[in-house]
Amino acid sequence: MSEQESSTAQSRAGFVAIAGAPNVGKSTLLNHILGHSLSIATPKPQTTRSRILGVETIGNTQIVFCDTPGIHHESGLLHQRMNAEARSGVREADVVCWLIDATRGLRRIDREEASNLTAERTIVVINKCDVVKKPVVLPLIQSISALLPGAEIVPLSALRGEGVEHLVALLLARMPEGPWFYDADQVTDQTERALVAELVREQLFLQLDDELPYRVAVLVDEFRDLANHTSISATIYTDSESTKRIIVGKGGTRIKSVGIAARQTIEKLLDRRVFLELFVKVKPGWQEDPRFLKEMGL
Ligand SMILES: Nc1nc2c(ncn2[C@@H]2O[C@H](COP(=O)(O)OP(=O)(O)OP(=O)(O)O)[C@@H](O)[C@H]2O)c(=O)[nH]1
Ligand SMILES: [Mg+2]
Repeated sequence: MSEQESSTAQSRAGFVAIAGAPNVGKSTLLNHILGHSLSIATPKPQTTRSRILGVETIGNTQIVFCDTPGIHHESGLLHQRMNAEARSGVREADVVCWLIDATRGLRRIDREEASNLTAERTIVVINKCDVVKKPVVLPLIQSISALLPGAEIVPLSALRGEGVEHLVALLLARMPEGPWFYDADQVTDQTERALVAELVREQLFLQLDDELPYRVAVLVDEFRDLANHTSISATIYTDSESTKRIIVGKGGTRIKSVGIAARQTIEKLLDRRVFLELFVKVKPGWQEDPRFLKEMGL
């Protein structure tokens, strides 16, 4: 459908923020709705660091989803910026999908954030229902109703996709009339460079233990489309020499394994052969450096 056709009187479009505490399954939900992996999702909390828009156009309606970082209480500039990203995503949305992790129940952080939401604008999603029994979900629905009276509540499993179609139908019905924000074939606001940096960071989250994933940032330095492959070089920044040694690993084994896995996911994204070169640099205190955070889109 052409852009012109998208701007007819009957077209609908709106913003939906996917928000909630860290690790509740926000990025997994976005990826399931879009039908492809746009926003990296890992078992570790605080995986998502900045807002990521995913555009889904169905019939005459366009939903611009905004995946947000999980709201948390940690201090420091990086965490402040992550929370600010999440809060502005929520503020600017027509509808907020507010996720609760069924395996954790309503936590203090959820209760605190509820005060920033209104029932009319919120759909509360109880996620990870595939791993809990019904007797757990029913009282949770009651507690949520008490916290946000009148809000719609949707139990689902983002991982398995159970209940996701129903959620999307509710969202479609809530989108206001108006022209689309993006062409029907546009799927995200992210550049290929930014997506590639995220895929490298995803492997670091998956392959490093404990606190280490929180001490790395990734920037793509070079991205060149050549005749039969794309040549990419990226730098992994970390805050100390000792972390750098762990990332590189004995004889370079860890960085090699990060590079191989990242290259495979990048090839899937770009749908072509990729040559990926990774560097590791020490940048003490990057988490507190406003200029560096800005370079990362924060
Ligand atoms: N069993 C189960 N696990 C899920 C479900 N949804 C997400 N997960 C898992 O929960 C973990 C966190 O998922 P993410 O999608 O990264 O969560 P997030 O809310 O985006 O996390 P942050 O970006 O860190 O705030 C991953 O291991 C997912 O596979 C679900 O419906 N069921
Ligand atoms: Mg996430």
